[in-house]
Amino acid sequence: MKPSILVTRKLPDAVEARLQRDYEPVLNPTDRLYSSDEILEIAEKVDGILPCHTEKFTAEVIARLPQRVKIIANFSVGYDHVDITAAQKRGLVVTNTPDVLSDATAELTIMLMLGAARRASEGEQLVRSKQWKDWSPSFMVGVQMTGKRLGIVGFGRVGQVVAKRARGFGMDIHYHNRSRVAPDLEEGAVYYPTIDELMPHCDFLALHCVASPETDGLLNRQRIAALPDRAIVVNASRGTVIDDEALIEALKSGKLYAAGLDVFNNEPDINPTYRELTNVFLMPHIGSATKETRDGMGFRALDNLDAFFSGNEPEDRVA
Ligand code: 8YV
Repeated sequence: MKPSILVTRKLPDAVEARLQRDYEPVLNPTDRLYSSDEILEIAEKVDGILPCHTEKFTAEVIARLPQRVKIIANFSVGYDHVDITAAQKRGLVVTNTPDVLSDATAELTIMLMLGAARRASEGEQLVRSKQWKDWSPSFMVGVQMTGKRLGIVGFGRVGQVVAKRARGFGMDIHYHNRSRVAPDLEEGAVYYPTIDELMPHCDFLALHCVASPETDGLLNRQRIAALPDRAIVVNASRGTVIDDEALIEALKSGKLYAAGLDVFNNEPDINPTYRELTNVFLMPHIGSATKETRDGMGFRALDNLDAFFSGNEPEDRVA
């Protein structure tokens, strides 16, 4: 008998076709966001769950999962929505989808950098609202990316692709990572053992670290103060790595020139002040939202399920 899988959200057609072929999937054709109670109810009749980051598997939810459920195969690289310690205690296998979204997320990061530096939100608003009346040499003047220093916090898969793309803009790469990466992966990037040491070298700062208790609020008042004046901050990792109050204060005071944000604390109910600031370029958590990548994420989650249900170790096991 084919294993039964709860698929919490509507996935790409090609992914659902493979699910239909190889599993007994419980699909969500209307893509309604399930509550934890609904997930627990449906979970009574499945062997595994294929969720997105929108479903939270807290210790309490994991404790209530039926014994029949053996694997959570995430459709995401980040797994901060799953209590890994609780999963390990319960013997629940957890997987993620690395690699396949690095290019899409890096592209979005470059878009955030350009959008913030070239005042994309303001420009778009001017054109759409018919407020664009004139042109002058001082009109909509922004900051150039070419030749600037880019600091990257978290030099993993995504951070390294961002560095490659940014080199195309002639940027010098500086980075902090939990450990220094091999010289062939550094490609000349300058390593700083602490985030504090990196800060003064960032005309642009891109955050690509994982969300964890250690990275919670890592971009705080003190670190923003250590950035060069008029620096630009972008974030396509998780909202939790930024202290919103500190960032907003710096965007208002002019300490920072601009920010580009794709992820936020408490999405989608973000800090409302962001909406009022003209020097932030805002996107609704779409880092991996390309057709190619969403297919890739689904297939990678399925590869993990296939390995698990054929008695092998899933390639992307995180618990
Ligand atoms: C997705 C992401 O939007 O993979 C991640 O960690 O943040 C994004 O790719 C989302 O998490 C899909 O579940």
